[in-house]
Amino acid sequence: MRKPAVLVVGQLPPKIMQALEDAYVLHRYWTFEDKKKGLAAVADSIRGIATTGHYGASREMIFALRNLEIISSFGVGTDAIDIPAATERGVPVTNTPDVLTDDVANTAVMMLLAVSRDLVQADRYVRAGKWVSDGNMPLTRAVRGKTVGIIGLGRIGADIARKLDVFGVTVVWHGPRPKPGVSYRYYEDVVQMAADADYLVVACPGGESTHHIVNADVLKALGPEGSLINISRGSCVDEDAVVAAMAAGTIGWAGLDVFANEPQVPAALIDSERTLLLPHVGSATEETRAAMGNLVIENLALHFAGKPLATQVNAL
Ligand code: 8YV
Repeated sequence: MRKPAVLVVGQLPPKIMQALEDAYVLHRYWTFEDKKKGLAAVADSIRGIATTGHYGASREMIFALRNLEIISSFGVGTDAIDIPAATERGVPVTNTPDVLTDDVANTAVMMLLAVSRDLVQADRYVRAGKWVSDGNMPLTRAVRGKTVGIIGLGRIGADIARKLDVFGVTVVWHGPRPKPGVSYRYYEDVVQMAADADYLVVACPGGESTHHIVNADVLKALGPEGSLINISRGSCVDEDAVVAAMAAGTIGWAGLDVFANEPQVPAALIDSERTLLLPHVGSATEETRAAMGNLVIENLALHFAGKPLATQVNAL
C-alpha cells in the first residue's frame, strides 16, 4: 500500500521525525523556499498535517490542501491552529493533552519557588565570587502563608493547585466560569484576584478569549510585592505592560517560560535582575516529549486505520 503524504510544518524531535518518515511520505514545510508555491506543488497529495503548538496551521494552509483529512499537533495548546477553518473543512484536529500536564505544572511550581527564593540570582552570586567579597546574600521571601492566584483551572492549572497544596499557600483562581466541586475560592474579576494575590500564575489556554488577560490594570493590582508566573502563552500577557511594570516597580518579580514573539525576549526583561526567563521548556523533558510524539503518531495511525482518534479537539 502506498504511504499517505503528510506535511510536517516545523521540525519535530528526531525520533518522531523518524517514526513519521517510516509510515508516511513526508513534506517538510519549513524547507519550502517559496511557501505558497511549495504548498501548491504538493497540495493534491497531502492527506495529513503534523504540526506543533508553535507552528500551528493557518486557514490558508488548511484550505490550500484539498485532500487534507487530519491535523495532528504536538502540544496541548491549539491556538496557532485555525480550528474553525479545519472544522469548516470537516478536518479533525488532535493535540497532546494529559501527557504533559505533570511537567508543565512542575515548571510553574519550580518557577514560583525559584522566583520567591531568588534561586537564579543566588547561583549567579556564588559564581561571581560575591559570597566571598560581599558576604551573605540579601534575604528572600517565603511562599508559606501567601496567596497564589491561578488564571485557568484546567488540567494544568488544577495540577499546579494540587501541587501547591503542600507549600502552605492559599490557592484562589479565575476562569470564564466557576466549576462545581472546586473548593478554591473563585474570582470572576481577574483584577480583584490579582489585588488579593502574591503570585499570579497564568495557566489558561491562549487565543482570542485570553488575549492580554494580564494587562496593565492586573499588574497594578498585583503590586510591588507581587510576582507573575507564565507557563501558558505569551499572548495571555501584555508584554509591554510587564516591561513597564518591572521598570516602574509596579510588580516585584516575573518568571516567564513563554513570550509574545518567541524566541525574541524583550531586552528590558533580559536586563532585569528580577526576572527568571526560560525558553518555553514547560513540557521539555525526554519523557514528556516522547509521550507527546507518540500521541501525534498514534492519532495519525488511528485516522489512517479508520479508527476513532485518541485526542480530538474539534467536534465535527
Ligand atoms: C510545546 C506547548 O513546547 O503543549 C503546548 O501547548 O506549548 C508545548 O508543550 C509546543 O507545543 C512545541 O512546540
